[in-house]
Amino acid sequence: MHNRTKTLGEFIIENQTDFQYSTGELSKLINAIRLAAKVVNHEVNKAGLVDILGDAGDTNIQGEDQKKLDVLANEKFIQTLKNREIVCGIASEEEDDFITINSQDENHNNKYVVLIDPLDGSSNIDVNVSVGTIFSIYRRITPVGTPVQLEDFLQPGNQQVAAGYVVYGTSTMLVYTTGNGVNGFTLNPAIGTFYLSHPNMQFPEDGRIYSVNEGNYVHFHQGVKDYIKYCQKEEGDRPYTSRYIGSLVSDFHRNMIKGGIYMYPKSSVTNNGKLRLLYECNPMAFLAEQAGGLAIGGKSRILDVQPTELHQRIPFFCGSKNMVLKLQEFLDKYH
Ligand code: AHM
Ligand code: MG
Repeated sequence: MHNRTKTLGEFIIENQTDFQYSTGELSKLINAIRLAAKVVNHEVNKAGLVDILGDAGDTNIQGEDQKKLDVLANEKFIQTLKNREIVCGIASEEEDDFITINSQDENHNNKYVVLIDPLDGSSNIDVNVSVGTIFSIYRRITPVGTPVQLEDFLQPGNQQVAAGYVVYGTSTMLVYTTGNGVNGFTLNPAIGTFYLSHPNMQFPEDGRIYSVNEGNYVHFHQGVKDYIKYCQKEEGDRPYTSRYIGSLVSDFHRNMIKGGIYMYPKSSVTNNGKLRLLYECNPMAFLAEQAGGLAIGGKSRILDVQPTELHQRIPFFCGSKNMVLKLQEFLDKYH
C-alpha cells in the first residue's frame, strides 16, 4: 500500500495528545511559526532581485520603503505571532527589549513566550548562501493574566517546551522538537506545504566534520587550539574535514545529518564568543540533545546556564556526542 507522506499540519494535530499540547495552544503557536516561515521563505527567495528592483533604503515601485531582509523577517514573525494572539511576549535578537503582547481583552491570558533570531547568518544573504530562523518557546513563570516580565524570558534552556529552526537552503526545511525527539519537514514550494521528510533525526555518535572560524585561531584559548590540531592530525579516521558556512543553522543542520561538531569559542578578543545564549545557543542545544548530541558552553551544559540578560553571549560547542566529549577533554586540561 502506498504510504502517503505526512504534512506538518497533520503531524501537529496527531501530536496534540502529547501532554504539552493538551490545550492546543502550543499547536497553534507552532502553526503560526509555520506560517511565518513560509512568508519569510518567500522574501528570502527573492532577495537576489533586490539589486534589480531596488536596494534596502530605496523606495520600491509601490512607494514603500525597501527593508533589509533581517528587519523584514523580524517584522513578519512578530506580526504573525501578535495577530494570532497566542503568546504573551516575544523577545527577538533584532529588538533591544522584549515585547509585551496584550490580548484584545487586555487579559494577558496566553501562557507562552517566544524568543527568536528571525534571520541568522545574515552576512550570507547578499551572497546567496543559506540562512535560517531560530525559535525557542517557554511557558511563562509569572502569573497568567498579568503583563509578562523579564524573568519569563530569562529561564534556563532546560525549561524550553519547544525549539526549532527553519533553514532556507537548497530546500526550505523546518526542524523542531517539543522534547520528544526531532523531526524535519521540507517545504514543497509549488503548493506551500511542509512534508515530514526527516522523522526522528539523530546526530551520529561520531563524526568527521569540524566547523569553526579558523581565521580566529590565533585568538583561541589553548584547549581549543589543541583540539583543532587533533582534528587535523593524520591518525585513525583523522584528519577530519573542515566545513564552515558561517550560518549556524546550516552548519548545525549538516553536522546533525552527517556527524560533526560546531564551535564558536571565546577568544582573546571576544570574551564570551559571539553567539547569543537565548536566541541561538539554547534552542540549538535543546535540538542537539533531543537528537542524541551534546552542547556545552566550555565548562558545562548549555541548557543548565541561568541567563542574566536578554542578549547575553556565550561560547558554544555543539554536535556529535563523542566529538563534544573529546573536545571537553582538551578544554578541561586548561581549566
Ligand atoms: P548573526 O546573528 O549576526 O547572523 O551572527 C550569527 C552567525 C552564526 O550564524 C554564525 O555561525 C556565526 O555568526 C558566524 O560568525 P563569524 O563570521 O564570526 O564566523
Ligand atoms: Mg543570529
